[in-house]
Order: sequence, then C-alpha cells, then structure tokens
Amino acid sequence: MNLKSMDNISKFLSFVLRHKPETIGLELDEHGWVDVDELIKKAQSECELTFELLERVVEESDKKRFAFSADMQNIRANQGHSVKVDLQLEAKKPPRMLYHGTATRFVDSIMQEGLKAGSRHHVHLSVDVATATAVGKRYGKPCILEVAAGEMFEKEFEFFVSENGVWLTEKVPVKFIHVE
Ligand code: HQG
Repeated sequence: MNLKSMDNISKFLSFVLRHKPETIGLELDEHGWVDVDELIKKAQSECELTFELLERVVEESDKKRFAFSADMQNIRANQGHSVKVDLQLEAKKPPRMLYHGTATRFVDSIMQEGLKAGSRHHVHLSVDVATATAVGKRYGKPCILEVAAGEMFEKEFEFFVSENGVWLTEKVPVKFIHVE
C-alpha cells in the first residue's frame, strides 16, 4: 500500500467519521465512535479497508486524526467533526499564544466578525506557526493569525485540546486576534 492510497483512506475516513457517516449507512455513537467491523463491512462499496489498514492509518497519519478505543473494537476521528458528537474533551488552560492559519481572502471578514467555527464544532488552533501555515494553505495564500489564548482563558473562554494536539474553542472575538 503506497502513501497515496493511505492518504485516500485517511480522506475517506475523515469524510465518514467527521461529516457524512450516513453515505455508507453508518451511525456514530454520541461520542463519535463506530464499530470497527461494521465500518470495514459498510465501507466495501467505497474503499477497500482491512483492520490492518486501519491500524496503519491510525499509527502513521501525520496528524493522528483517528483513534481506536482501548479494546480496539471502535474507532473515531479525534477532531474536526461537523456531525454533532460529544468528544468528552476536558477543558484545559491553553498556552499564552495559539495560531490560526487561514487564507488571506478571509482576513477582512475575520477581523470584522472574529473567528467562527463554521460547520465544525470549534475554531481550530495550532501550537506552532508551521502547522497553522499548512492549514491556511488549504484554502489559498496562507495568513497566520495570532490568538491571545492566555488572555481569553483569563476572561473565562473555554479551551479544549484534542487527542492529536489541536486546540479548540467555540469562537475568537476580534480583540484577541492579531494579524502577523
Ligand atoms: C475561516 C484540518 C471568514 C477559517 C486542519 C477557515 C484543521 C472565517 C475556514 C481543521 C471566519 C473554515 C480545521 C470569518 C473563520 N470570516 N472566514 N468570520 N472565521 N473563517 O476547514 O480551521 O487535515 O472548517 O479561517 O488541519 O481551516 O482535516 O477550518 O479558513 O485542524 O485533519 O473559515 O481541519 O484538519 O475552514 O481547519 P475549516 P480550519 P485535517
């Protein structure tokens, strides 16, 4: 299995485990988990999956996008859902500064409305500029926004960190955003 195929499996899993499980007749439980055997079976029409391939994607995915339950019976996406799920993340104190990578064409609107979660549950923030730059590049010419997370935390905004190290918060008002 080459890297391209692994990437395709990862994209397929992102699609069904974060956004559209119903396209293969799958239902996520309230915490976002699906039964591994059921996933493999229902995926057959779209994507040839085996347990070994799922193990590889979980281990080798650059961003650790997916996780198995402790008993390996279930799998879920660690973040990025648009489907309503409760990932049972614990609120946590963020680092003083976090970064949001976006495309330059969104910046005016962001500096008017603040950062919004859009179709996902949360605004996604990175601990480092390199990651934020890669995120921003997905939509065009990247622009990095500095988010004063420490200050937000002091003002009672809640922050969560996903299993794979992405910081999440409901929204970021303009006054906490600085364009680098
Ligand atoms: C922008 C990927 C105009 C926001 C990444 C972003 C991440 C606004 C886009 C994860 C806005 C939403 C999430 C406003 C926000 N006006 N534009 N007021 N507020 N935006 O894809 O953060 O590879 O839903 O800047 O690595 O780009 O899939 O969010 O450009 O961790 O695992 O609206 O997805 O992870 O886009 O990416 P998205 P995101 P994976």
